[in-house]
Order: sequence, then C-alpha cells, then structure tokens
Amino acid sequence: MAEKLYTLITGASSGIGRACAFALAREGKNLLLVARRKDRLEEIKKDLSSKFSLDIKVFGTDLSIVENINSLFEKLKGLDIDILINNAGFALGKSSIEDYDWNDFNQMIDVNVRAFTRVAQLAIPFIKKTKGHIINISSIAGLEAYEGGSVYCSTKAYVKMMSKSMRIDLAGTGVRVTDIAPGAADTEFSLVRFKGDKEVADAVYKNFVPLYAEDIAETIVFALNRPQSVNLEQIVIMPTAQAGATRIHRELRMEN
Ligand code: 8X3
Repeated sequence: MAEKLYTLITGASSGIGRACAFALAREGKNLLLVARRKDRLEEIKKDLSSKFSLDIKVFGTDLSIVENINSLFEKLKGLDIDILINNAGFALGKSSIEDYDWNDFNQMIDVNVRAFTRVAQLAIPFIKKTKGHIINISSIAGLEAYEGGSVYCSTKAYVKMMSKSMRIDLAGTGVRVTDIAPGAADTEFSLVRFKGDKEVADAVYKNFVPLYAEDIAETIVFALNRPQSVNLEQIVIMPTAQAGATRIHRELRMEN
C-alpha cells in the first residue's frame, strides 16, 4: 500500500466541501483541495495546518472548463488518492423552465454534469489503484422534482444515476461508491441560487432547524469508515423537520 494517501475534494472552499476538509483532516487524511476561490483554500490550509500535521495541497481552478480538469489531473500524477469527494456543484436561479435564463442552465450543466463526470472519469484510475472510495454529492432534488428546479433537479438525478452506474462499472475492483443526497442544508447554496439576495436565501432556512454542512461531512466520514467490504450506496439526509423536497414543517417562533 502507498505511503501517503490523499483525499481529493472538489468545491472545497465552502459548504459541504469545506466541512469535509475539516472532518477528514480530523481523521488524519492528507488533502487535495480544489475550488475556484484559491484565497479561501489557502485560508483553510492555514487553519488546518495550524492544528494538524498533514500534507495539504490547494488548486485554484475553474472546473467548468474541461481543460482545467485535464491539467489538474496532470498535476496530480504520481500521487496516491484513495478518496474522491465529487462535490462541486450549485443551483443558479429558480423559475419555470419557460422563463429560465439559458446561461444559468448552461452553468449548472457545465459543473454539475460535465465537470462532475470528467472529475470522476479521471479520478477512477487513482481510486482503483488504492481500492478507494468515491463520494458523489447529489441532492434530495435528484430524487424529487420541484417547482422552479427543472435543470438543477435533473442534474442531481444525473449524479444519482451516475453513482449507480459507477457502482456497476467498478464492481469487482474493490472501489466503493456512495451517493450522498442532502436536503435543506444551510450553506452558501441558496445565496448562490438567488444570486446574492440574502433575504430570499435566508428565508429558505427560516423557522426550522436545517442541516449544516458539518452534519453531511460527519455522515460522509461514517460511510468512509465502514469496513472495506461494506458499501453504503445511497444516503438521503434531511433535517428532521423536512419530509420531502418541498415538505418542510416550519414553526413560527415566538420572540421573547
Ligand atoms: C439542495 C437541496 O432541496 O434546496 O440540493 O434543492 S434543495
């Protein structure tokens, strides 16, 4: 077995990706952190390096451009990677398909579908070599369509189906594949979806206790730490107050 193993995390600068970096650092994993915002990755590296003795490499790159993914993997050549957290993805906009901005559709497809697929494809030889684990981040949106979610929901259904396909294609290699499907998680997700409109974004998580990125990261650590012979294939994780993509029980809280 290789001396030094790395966990590769895409979309590592915020939300679930960032929480995974912290959770996996606590597990003693060396990290390869990828995101567009390199300054944020450097901050995470600085923070983690002050607490843990790990090898952490950061890569500031825009995965929506396939050539960037190809050159990222050129740089990773020679490293032993046993975990991929294929997390980069986002929603942009929320409206009827009739009115949706075509550019928003394309940006989601570029990252949630194309980059997700290319990262998985180029990571597989590394993960096969170490008999490692691929964690794909889908969503409750990939299981249930909702109003205004057309392309976002479809991209996440794609991730779900790709996860199953990877399981089938990689059966017999010792590689594990887990699809993590979170519900309402209070991250930058809604701020990005609503293009910086904080009031609208905050309202998504109002009057109930949402998931936090750490809840999802801890669940991922649980899946990774099962015995090598056990593959948790799909984990749907929602707040207790959420019973479906659009079924959230909100309590009106009385202020003191
Ligand atoms: C994020 C969950 O329900 O806001 O993928 O689409 S949802």
